[in-house]
Amino acid sequence: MVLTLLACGQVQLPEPDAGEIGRALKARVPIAWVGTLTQQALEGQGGECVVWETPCGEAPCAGVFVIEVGEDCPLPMAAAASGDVTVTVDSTGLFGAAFGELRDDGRGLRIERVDGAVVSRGGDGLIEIGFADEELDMDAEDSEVEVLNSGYVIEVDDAGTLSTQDDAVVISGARQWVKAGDSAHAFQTALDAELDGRCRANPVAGQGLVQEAGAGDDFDAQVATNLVIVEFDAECDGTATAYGGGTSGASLGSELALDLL
Ligand SMILES: [Ca+2]
Repeated sequence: MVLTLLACGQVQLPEPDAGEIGRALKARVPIAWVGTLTQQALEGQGGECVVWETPCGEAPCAGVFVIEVGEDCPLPMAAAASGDVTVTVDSTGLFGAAFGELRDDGRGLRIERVDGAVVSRGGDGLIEIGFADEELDMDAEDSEVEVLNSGYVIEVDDAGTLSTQDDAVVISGARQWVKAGDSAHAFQTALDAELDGRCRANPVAGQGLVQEAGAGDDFDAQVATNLVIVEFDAECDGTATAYGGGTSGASLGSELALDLL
């Protein structure tokens, strides 16, 4: 995301990168996967992907386990990924995961760790995973503040099996980036975005929203905004439909390449 500040203080926004929302959703899939395995492990039925480093004892199990990612335990939407994940969980369902050197076809995954996540199984049988994170970068001398924070709720229907191949994952949440020095702001949200293990190319249902705004030194005079709504659909062709408008013009439904593979 690049905001260009012009010499006169005017801000020119590029076309919003709506495809970013697809990539941000894909980056949450490993958390959904680890959360699902964690809940199944807590229930004392962890499959062969769950290898305890500490004695599990009676359910609910708690302690540290490792998942060896590879052919026997493929990461959904990144079947070529290899490496390991170390998960720490307590009996209340509070968990953290370190994704270590997890690689997908030579590319590092866009997640390194998650802390303070929580998982439980609801009365409807769905596994619910919640987490939030925040990165704060402050430079007092330059009065610069940069904040990246996010919060997500994920629901997983594990179809009553330990295999994750038949799981349906629904993600809702928001992620925002604020840079106070240049008054720039970007916001992404996902509502009921459904990821199905049988389609690696795109979410198969739900909506996303991407909003970007910036302002020059004279905040009242110069504000630029872009807003894009993304509709995901069941066709597994790597695209979604984008509806948008703002400083750079309006679009009444254009094909958006998600590039999730
Ligand atoms: Ca399953």
